[in-house]
Amino acid sequence: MSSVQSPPNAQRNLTSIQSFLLREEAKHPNATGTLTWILSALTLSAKFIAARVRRARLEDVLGSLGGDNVQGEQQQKLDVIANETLIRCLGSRPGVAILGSEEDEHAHVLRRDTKSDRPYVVLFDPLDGSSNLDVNGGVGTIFSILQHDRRAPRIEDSALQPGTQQVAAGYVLYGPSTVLVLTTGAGVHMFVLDPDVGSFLLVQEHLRIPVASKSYSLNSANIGTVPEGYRNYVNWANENGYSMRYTGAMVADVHRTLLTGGVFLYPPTAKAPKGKLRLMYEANPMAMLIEQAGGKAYSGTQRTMEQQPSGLHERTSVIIGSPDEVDNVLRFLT
Ligand code: AFP
Repeated sequence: MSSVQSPPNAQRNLTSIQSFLLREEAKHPNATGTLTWILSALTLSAKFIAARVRRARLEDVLGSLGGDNVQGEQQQKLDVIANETLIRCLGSRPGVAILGSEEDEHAHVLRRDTKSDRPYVVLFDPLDGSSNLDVNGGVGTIFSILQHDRRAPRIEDSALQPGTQQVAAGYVLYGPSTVLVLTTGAGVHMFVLDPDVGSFLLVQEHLRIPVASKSYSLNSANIGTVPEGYRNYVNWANENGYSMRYTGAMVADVHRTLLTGGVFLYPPTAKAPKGKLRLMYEANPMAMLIEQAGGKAYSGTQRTMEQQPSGLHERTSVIIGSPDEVDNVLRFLT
């Protein structure tokens, strides 16, 4: 009698992001489940945005709207769709007090009566790298979650906490596959959307960034206007056999850096003297993820997450990646 053979992957359990989140929640007996609900709203938004990005050319939602966002940057139609999607998904969750988006000048205050509980602040860049959309390049959503700070003088200012206060952070990369990378402060975990099933499935737990890799990622067209230390680092790297990779979308560049190592840089430039990237919903969440994976994240010579923000849309410079490669850059800055 022939025995029934197990398929080769039968040893590997299938875990959806929902069951993963419930499993994590169960490790904290005092958890109220609110954060899990918020993360599940983010996964719903990600599925919705992924579907729209995939069909963008067919549905004629590529290109700009003809207006600028609060950053003075051209708003793409999909920027607006992604922003509305996140607000619609998160806005209905009772645990959210404040939403802050790259696309909106002011934070959305959803709840003012927060005396009895401690709801959350969710900050996001709905569609990072959206200028890549027209050429079918990688784009992504970045998010940062903080606990609401009741002591803030104005409720909107509750978002202005340093990155060290983040309770969760993550991004979704809409590439050949849709990948969600998440930390809640206990390691970094990666999920891939199975479009047939409609579920994000866990593909790797406790990701670790390679300690070093001879690769840097920056817009080298700016090299003439960046501080001298960065120029010296790039010259040194070029003389030492490094390669350069840059997509123009932070999510795609940081994702590659997380998986294969190296360093992603956006230094101060003549055009953006403080740096171009936004502290609250680009640099801080990426810094939390990379540090949780064993990497480092600096803004100049200061740890990114230790900066005290003064505005929702504040900009910063970024040096983020493998610990040894970030150290190599810092050697040229000090
Ligand atoms: P967009 O979302 O406006 O395309 O900006 C993308 C971004 O904020 C970040 O994702 C990139 O790393 C960076 O800007 C690219 O900037 P440069 O075009 O100046 O290199």
